[in-house]
Amino acid sequence: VGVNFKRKATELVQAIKKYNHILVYIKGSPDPDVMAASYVFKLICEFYGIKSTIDSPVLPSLPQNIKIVKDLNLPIQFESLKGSVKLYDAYAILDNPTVEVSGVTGVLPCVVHIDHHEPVMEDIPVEFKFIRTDAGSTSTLMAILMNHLKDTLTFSNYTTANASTALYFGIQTDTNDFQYQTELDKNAVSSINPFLDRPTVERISSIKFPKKAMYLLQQALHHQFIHNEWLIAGVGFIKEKQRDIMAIISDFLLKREDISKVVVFSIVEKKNGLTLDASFRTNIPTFNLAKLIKRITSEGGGRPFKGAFQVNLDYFIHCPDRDLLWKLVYLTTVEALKKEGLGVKMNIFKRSWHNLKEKISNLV
Ligand SMILES: [Mn+2]
Repeated sequence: VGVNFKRKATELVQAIKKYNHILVYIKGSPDPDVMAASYVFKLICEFYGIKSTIDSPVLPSLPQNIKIVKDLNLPIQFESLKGSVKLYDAYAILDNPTVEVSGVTGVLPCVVHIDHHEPVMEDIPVEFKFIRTDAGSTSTLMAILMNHLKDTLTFSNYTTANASTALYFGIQTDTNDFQYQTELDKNAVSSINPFLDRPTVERISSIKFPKKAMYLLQQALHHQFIHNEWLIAGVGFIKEKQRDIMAIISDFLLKREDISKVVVFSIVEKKNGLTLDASFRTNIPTFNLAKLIKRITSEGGGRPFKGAFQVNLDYFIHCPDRDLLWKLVYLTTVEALKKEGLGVKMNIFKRSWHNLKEKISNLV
């Protein structure tokens, strides 16, 4: 493993050195993992004299994520790309299973793809690809790459502390507060631990459950139903700013004793459009959320314990009856979920479990 990482770290540097200005594009919601990983990637680029710009067209919405950006001064530009693609000569994607970006792919070469989700088949060439599903976060991979470059790569004390603290939150978020750490995650955490900015870690960690989440939690509890150890909750229309709250609610609902999987979904209202967003959680390490999600839609992905998808519904912005639209989306989503994974296979499993139990009790 060590040798592989060292080689990978060297290859990363070789790949980025061919370019002058790399666009680091954040796909989807800017969570602590993708922001920290992008930040450290940018630091590496800058150390080797390569310019890079991190762009996220979506603003962070959770109070804690906003605080991470502010308190760690993360250099992220929250704008849509529009005509600015010409400023760059390559792009990088971190923490996402696909590298396709409309308006960028095909215009700029994809130089770097670093991720920890289940890989997705895609025929877009990538110069440096580093996908490890045995990492709990992309920040884990960045911490380990950084560590393997430390012979040549040096940062100021401030930058080292800041980068380590950002990666800490990236790993923490994606491993459910370090509950589901892999060997790689543990290695990464011990490599950044000595450099953490402890007061900042304390300050950011003490943020409370957001007030807005209470209302959505109430909606979820009101509309939930249980099906084969799944808890399914549609929460109706929500504002784009509240999108990340769905993940918090999924985490919370998973604590219920008689279930092992959760999906929370809603119609997210954006400035000029709509999406169907779904957030998945499970506490079964071997349950393949990625596979389930892929059967429902190609616009999503998963990894152990977590998953999500987003389906564009922009056309339905013209629908004059919101209740009807929600009903349509709700019924379709529940049906898709049941068809693609919650129902049939589980019943077979359940049946064979019953048979097994019967056999066992016969033996006894
Ligand atoms: Mn991640």
